[in-house]
Amino acid sequence: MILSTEQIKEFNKKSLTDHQNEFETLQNKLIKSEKNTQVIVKKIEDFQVAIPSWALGAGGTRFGRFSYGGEPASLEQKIADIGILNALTRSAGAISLHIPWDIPSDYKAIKELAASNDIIFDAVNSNTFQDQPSNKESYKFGSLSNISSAIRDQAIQHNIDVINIGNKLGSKSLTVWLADGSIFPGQNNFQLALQNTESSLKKIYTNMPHDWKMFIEYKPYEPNFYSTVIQDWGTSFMLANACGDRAYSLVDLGHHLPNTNIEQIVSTLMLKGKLGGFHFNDSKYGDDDITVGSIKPYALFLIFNELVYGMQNNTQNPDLAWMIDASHNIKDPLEDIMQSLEAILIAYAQALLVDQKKLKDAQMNNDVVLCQEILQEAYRTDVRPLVAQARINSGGTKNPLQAYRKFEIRKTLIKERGTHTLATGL
Ligand SMILES: [Mn+2]
Repeated sequence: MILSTEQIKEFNKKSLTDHQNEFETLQNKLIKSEKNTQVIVKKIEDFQVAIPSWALGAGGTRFGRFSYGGEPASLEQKIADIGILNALTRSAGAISLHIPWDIPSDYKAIKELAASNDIIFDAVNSNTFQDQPSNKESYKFGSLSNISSAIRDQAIQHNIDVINIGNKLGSKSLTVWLADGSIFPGQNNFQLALQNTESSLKKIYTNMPHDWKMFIEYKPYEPNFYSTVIQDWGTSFMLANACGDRAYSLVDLGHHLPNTNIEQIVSTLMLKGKLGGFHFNDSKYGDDDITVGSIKPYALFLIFNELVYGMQNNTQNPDLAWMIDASHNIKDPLEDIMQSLEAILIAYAQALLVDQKKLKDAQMNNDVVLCQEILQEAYRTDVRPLVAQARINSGGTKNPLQAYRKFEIRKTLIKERGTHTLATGL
């Protein structure tokens, strides 16, 4: 199903006057505090988040999975779904593929389909946490860290294959997340596992084209519950440094122990020029992978405050690869992603409102109360009119979720694809 510009314009028309009033009220308020609304809106327009190919079906848990109906059964249909998201929001202009779940059969056709939906191919993701039927060796006891060189070689070759697939599509980065670790004390030699991982990553790194980046993700536990080889940002940072200039750490919001100060991690990595990518989700307990901003919106704002500071001050850090990494059991996956995109843009817009100069002055005067006031003044501003304006400017809908329901998109997808389709992937 394809949404036309006319349909979107017609939809926006209905609530345009209300929106314009809300936008002007906010604009007048911001002008008083010397904020340039046009600049902020333009930044929101430019913010693009990649959608992972595995987030388009209802996810699941190890206890079961329930199809939502009309789920995409092929890579073509996944790109079509992101096309819908992008037409409504104009902020989902990229797809992040997971190999081997999404290997194209016809590269030319897939590239054309993506281009016709204004979608580019962002980071490609390797998978050495599952055994594939074609694999000779098993990853049961680890992949890049495995004690067996044959198993490590197979995992290295898989990553090289992923790079080659991505290269044919125009991707420029590889994300490596390892499930490697141990479930019981004594099972692994920590030092050997880390040494093996480092040498495996170096081999992958040297096989990347010269304009590619490598993102190394970390996670403290799960599926291994005693130890993971890349447990935290420090380990990821160390490995990225060992690999070279184009290797970076990747922060996934769900990959931290409860109450970790993620904004400080972001800040440290950007200062060192080593934050490469960012995965959005939210969590209450662990790697819950639920809708961005559904549990801790203030934490998300504080993280964005550091990201914005870093983007403005740390020229040593590259542009970041943004991706939503969330998938769960019960919502319409497309509605869920739109809620996530909205939460991301709201937090970004709020962070852009922080008066950095005033904050620095307050910090220099040890005026702790004023520091908190400055942050919360931005956080408590309802920035939704700015986000809506950015969307309207770039040809999207004022309210994507309302439009999605008004156009009865899920109903159409179910009609086209059936009730019992299951998206490929997890
Ligand atoms: Mn992730």
